[in-house]
Amino acid sequence: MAKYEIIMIRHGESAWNKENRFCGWFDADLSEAGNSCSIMAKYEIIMIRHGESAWNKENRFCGWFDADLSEAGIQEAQRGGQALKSGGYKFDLAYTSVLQRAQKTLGTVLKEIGQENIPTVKTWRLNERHYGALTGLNKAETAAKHGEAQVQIWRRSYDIPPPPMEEDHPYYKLIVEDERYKAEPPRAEFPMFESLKLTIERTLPFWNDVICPEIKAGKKILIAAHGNSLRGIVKHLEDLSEEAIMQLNLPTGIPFVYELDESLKPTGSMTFLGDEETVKKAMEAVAAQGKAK
Ligand code: DG2
Repeated sequence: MAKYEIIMIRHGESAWNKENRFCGWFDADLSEAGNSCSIMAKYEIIMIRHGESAWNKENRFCGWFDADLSEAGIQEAQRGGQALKSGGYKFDLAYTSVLQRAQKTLGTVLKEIGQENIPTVKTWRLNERHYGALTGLNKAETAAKHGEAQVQIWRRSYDIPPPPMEEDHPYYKLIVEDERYKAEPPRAEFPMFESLKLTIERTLPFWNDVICPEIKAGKKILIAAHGNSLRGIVKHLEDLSEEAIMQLNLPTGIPFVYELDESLKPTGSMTFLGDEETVKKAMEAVAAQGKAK
């Protein structure tokens, strides 16, 4: 483990940098752009989408179905934990969903960094979006049947939800009657489908009311959740448009970091703790899951 840390920063753009003049010992002031780039991050938040699940592997819509991690998913989570370890990350508190793929990823990561016993909060509000009637279907077969454009709408549109899960759906009972949902969400509000918009509507109150105060109290926080519950948080943090968030496909098992200013706005874009090429390929692979074979 590193014991000390040194941070360096070259000054923001000066008035003479801006005018492209040799400056040296001349005492030029900051330009306006130079002033705004010198805002220091005050807080940090780390997030990770769970490692590959058995249903990611089979390319099936998963949503609230409680798929386990695949063997590759466990290894991804271990690598995610090792990346955090080599970055010297330590946490005070962790948040995850009530689904085992996220919880096991969190447990694996915490084990890698030697922090298995930190307080962990599990909430359905960080669950994956509910994929409604699509739950269990193969994404490529669904694209072959309904068209890739329709599957792209179901997967990535902001406010168009998948068709609802009806009572005769093979996974309806398993999900609705699951003990972990006994207390919440209230039966009348139990989702039968969710668009990204609806997912954000139940995730954001938890982010704002529970997670944000802890960040502001100076706690180092890790969130292990899902492709779409995390996309919702990213959309909110970066204030992304509905079109822009459609383009984001989060890879499994690679932690990403946001540095935040004092009002919890990111001071830059997300940084993945992984090699750029690997991250790019993993994102493209997620995007391609909705293509017909
Ligand atoms: C995936 C996301 O969720 O699928 O429900 O199938 O993150 O829990 O594996 P996760 C699912 P896409 O929205 O990427 O199709």
